[in-house]
This record gives sequence, structure tokens and C-alpha cells, in this order.
Amino acid sequence: MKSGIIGLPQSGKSSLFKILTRGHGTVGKSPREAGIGTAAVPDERLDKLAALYNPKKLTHAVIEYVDSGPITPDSLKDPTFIAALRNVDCLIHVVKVFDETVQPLEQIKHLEFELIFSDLGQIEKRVGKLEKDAKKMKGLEKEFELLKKSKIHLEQEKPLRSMELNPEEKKTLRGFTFLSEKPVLIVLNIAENDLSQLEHAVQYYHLEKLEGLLNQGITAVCGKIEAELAEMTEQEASEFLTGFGLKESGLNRLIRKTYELLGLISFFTAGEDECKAWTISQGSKAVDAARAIHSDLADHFIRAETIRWNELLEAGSESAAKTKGILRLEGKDYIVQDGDVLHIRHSG
Ligand SMILES: Nc1nc2c(ncn2[C@@H]2O[C@H](COP(=O)(O)OP(=O)(O)OP(=O)(O)O)[C@@H](O)[C@H]2O)c(=O)[nH]1
Ligand SMILES: [Mg+2]
Repeated sequence: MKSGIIGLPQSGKSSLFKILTRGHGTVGKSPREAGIGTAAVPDERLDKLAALYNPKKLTHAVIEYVDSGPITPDSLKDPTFIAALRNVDCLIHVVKVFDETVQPLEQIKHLEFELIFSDLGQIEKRVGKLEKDAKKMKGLEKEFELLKKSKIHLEQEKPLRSMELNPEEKKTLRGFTFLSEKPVLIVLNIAENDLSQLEHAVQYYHLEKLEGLLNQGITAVCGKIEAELAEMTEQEASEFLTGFGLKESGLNRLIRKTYELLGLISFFTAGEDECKAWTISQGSKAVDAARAIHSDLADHFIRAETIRWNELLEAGSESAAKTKGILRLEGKDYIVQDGDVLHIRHSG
């Protein structure tokens, strides 16, 4: 999964990128050049499984982050700037709430407008080309209709992500890689003084109307505090959070919300060689999970030995779980649940 970090100038994008990637990302050489880095997805369930198996290798799921430069009318005219964002799965929109006189809602609308305006320019070019050349149009009538529908939507100053589409249209539109089409997680970057508001930031800043919108999520972090947390040991960080009455770090919540936004879940494979988290879409079948591991496993799929991660921990081992009769044998069409531990049985 790939996320693009975007925002107005000086909103704290690069700071967040550095914390997320623990300083291991490459930083863009010029303001318009994107930085790229990865972050392991924290997952307590996987850590607990690893404590049980003591594997040679522990592999967390990974998210790739792109740190884009500031979004301005000029930067959005630069093809290299846009190119870095075209192939991301979602956008992380960092809003400067620390030390800012401009209301968060105004900033959010401002950036949204830039995305919509940029997409409108792209769409007009495409529609114009198709209209001019009847030969080009052949076989593309459906696309043309979709583009026209999208253009009208944008002209109403609405982002493409908020369009109600059938799965086929959605796929076609995605292929055009419009920026306002991408699911977005709005991240309010709040001041240290407002830390106690972290879990209620949406209400505190009166942004309720941004909640529950199609393909959009909203959360808050405090960049300054996250930077400090990143320097602490796990024990220290946990005590620090408890001290402020917080259940988890802002970064954890940010990643969790990204999974929710994109409808992603995790399943695990566990053994003495490796314990590993895999990322799949909600509603995926056991055979899809097998394919995520290796296409051979999907082709020669027999059954998926399945157990919930916590049941496996309670049983103490796979064989104990088998004896207790809580290890299930599921077929290809079983809908994998978040937190399942799978062992794919296959032929050949
Ligand atoms: N107080 C406070 N300052 C912050 C926070 N995050 C970033 N800053 C400061 O804000 C300034 C900009 O931070 P960056 O992370 O470089 O912001 P950016 O969005 O990448 O900036 P551009 O790429 O130039 O648009 C820096 O001086 C940071 O120290 C925060 O959470 N709290
Ligand atoms: Mg930056």
C-alpha cells in the first residue's frame, strides 16, 4: 500500500513523514521532489504470536509513504510533482492546526479546491481530445460518458472521491489517476497544548460535517509529541500515553484509520521460520489470501487451516488448538476475518 502525504505549505508534512518512516526515508532534494520511505505497520497481535513461536523472522506489513512538496496552484501544474502522487492508493492530508490563525475547515477546503481544479484541467483536456477525434472515440463511449459525468461533478466543486459509482465505473475512473478521486485521510496536526483534545479533535474544531463522507476519514496527531514518542522505549511511550489518558499513539491511530479508509484487514501466517502479517481487502476469500502469499498456493489450494489469533494464543500451540477442536478447515470461499491465522494446505 502506498500513501501520499499532501498539504498546504508548512503544514508539517515532512515532519510527519520523518516520524512515520523513522528517519529512514529519502528526502526530496528540491521542494517539488518527493521523498519516499516505508513504515512497518505496528501490530500487537503479530508481536504476541511472535512471542509464542519465537520465529527466525518477524515480518510486519509495510506501508510506503510519499512526502510531496506543498500543494499550490504552481506545484499542481508541474507534471513531475503530480506524477509522484498519481500512483498512490490514498492521500494523507496534513492540516496545520498548531500555531495557525486560519481555521482548519478553510484550509481543508482550500486544498480540496486545488485538487478539484487540477483534475478539472486534466479532464477538460481528455474530453476535448475525444470530442475532436471521432476515430479516437470508437470503443471509448463508456469512458467518455464517465468523464463527462465526472466533469460535471467537479464543476460543482465536489471531489471525485464523493461520486457514487458502480464497481466497473470506479475501476475505470481509478485508471485515470485523478487526485481528487483518491480516498483521503485528513490528519489534523494539533498543538502540544491541545494534546488532551487528540481523541476529540473533530468535535473540538467543529469538523463533524467532514465525518462519514464517502472515501474520506479524519483523525488527529500532534507532530511534536509523536517526534518525542518516537525517541522513547516502548515502555516509556506507553507510560507517557497513559499519563495523558491516551490509548494509543497518534501514528498508530493514523495507520489504523488508513486501513479502515481503504477497507483493508490483516491476516497472519505463523510458524517457527517466520511470523508475518499480510494485508488484504475486507471481504477477500481464503483463496485470495492464499494468492497474496503465492499464486501457487491459490492454484493448488485444498483447505485453509484457520484460527483467530487470540484463540491460538490461548490454546498455546497449533496442535493444542487441533486437539481442542478450534482449528477450522475452511474452503476457498471462506471470507477471511481481520486477525485470522491461516495455514494454507495445498497439493503439489
Ligand atoms: N509546533 C509545531 N511545529 C511543527 C509541527 N510540525 C511541524 N512543525 C514546524 O513547522 C515547520 C514546517 O514543518 P515541515 O514538516 O517541514 O512542513 P512541510 O509541510 O513539510 O513544509 P513544506 O514541505 O515546505 O510545505 C517546521 O519549522 C516544523 O518544525 C508540530 O506538530 N508542532
Ligand atoms: Mg516538506
